[in-house]
Amino acid sequence: MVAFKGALIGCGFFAVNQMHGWQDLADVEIVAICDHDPERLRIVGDQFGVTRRYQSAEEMFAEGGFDFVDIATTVGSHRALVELAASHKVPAICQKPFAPTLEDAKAMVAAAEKAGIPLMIHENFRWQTPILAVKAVLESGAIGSPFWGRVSFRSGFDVFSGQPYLAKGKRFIIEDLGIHSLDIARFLFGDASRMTARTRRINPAIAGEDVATMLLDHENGITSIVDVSYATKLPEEPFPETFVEIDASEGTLRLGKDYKLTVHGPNGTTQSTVAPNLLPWASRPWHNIQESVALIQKHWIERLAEGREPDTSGRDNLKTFALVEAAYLSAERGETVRLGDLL
Ligand code: NAD
Ligand code: 89Y
Repeated sequence: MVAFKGALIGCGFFAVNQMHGWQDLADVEIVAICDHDPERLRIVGDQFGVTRRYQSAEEMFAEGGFDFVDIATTVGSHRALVELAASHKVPAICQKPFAPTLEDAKAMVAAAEKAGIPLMIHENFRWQTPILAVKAVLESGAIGSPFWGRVSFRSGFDVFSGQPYLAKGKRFIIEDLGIHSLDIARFLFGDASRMTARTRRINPAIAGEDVATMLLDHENGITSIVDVSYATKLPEEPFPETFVEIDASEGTLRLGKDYKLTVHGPNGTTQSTVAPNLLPWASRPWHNIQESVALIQKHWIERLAEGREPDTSGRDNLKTFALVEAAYLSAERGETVRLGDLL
């Protein structure tokens, strides 16, 4: 039985995953889609059998008939579309990165709160099966209290062929990919109070930075390193795997290549594989990300049904987005940035 009708705006490269994720949920139907580009509308509409198609989001909202909207456009349109959803009092999901600036992101949270609608940022990496497995180990107490951590994503994968806009922006890896790694650091180690960052551009064919090394002081005393690179040529390409290292009072955890998890504690050492499921519509190596899309969308529907705030709500994600802003500021100034000065 369809309990929730949704609409999706932005039928591009990544939205196809989101459409598959919605199709897999028995109680959800995407009844309308929107894209400025008629060809993308046709491709996605035909593939998923959606007949209500719009080139204008304003027209789609004016006709209504849906319980939530899934915004899958690139960052430049996020604020206007979230504010449009708020003006129609339609609950909204917005893709990462939240907004072009922290000021925009704060305005979007304020608009959603004023309208009384839930707003969730599609921050899906913390929903990846291997990351959930790491979180479960921490929560089990098997390694005691963490005092140090590392969240690492280093790759030479060509992301520019599927997402050409990534080569053009003044900001690249922190805003696009590091944002996920920073959110994972918050998810595992708690909120951060200070950020120190250094960036480099290695690939001469792109405009933004493709290497970043970030040092986070967490409020609970944990120190973590978040390092990301799209300029790293390894013998075996790990895209899109995130590696995690945690040192804790009673032991250690290592999440490494091919989703191998090693946990060492007072009771000995265990090794397991925490690989993501390959959903029927997914394809390697993207399946890790694709499964997390399905999981975050399921979470959204559950929370919508319960009337509870989703884990990566707009308000929560301001703290992840502030880390992005802080990293750029820190790298530019060569100084440590206090998060409290931004939030
Ligand atoms: P894309 O350029 O392929 O697709 C965006 C689509 O939105 C385009 O078809 C464009 O015509 C349409 N569009 C833009 N503004 C519009 C508007 N105001 N109204 C209607 N249509 C509009 O981009 P993409 O690669 O699919 O990325 C979309 C978003 O998804 C980005 O923010 C990106 O960072 C994010 N993304 C997230 C993940 C993840 O794992 N969470 C992975 C990849 C991309
Ligand atoms: O856009 C990025 C994301 O969110 O996940 C991986 C990606 O597609 C390329 O860096």
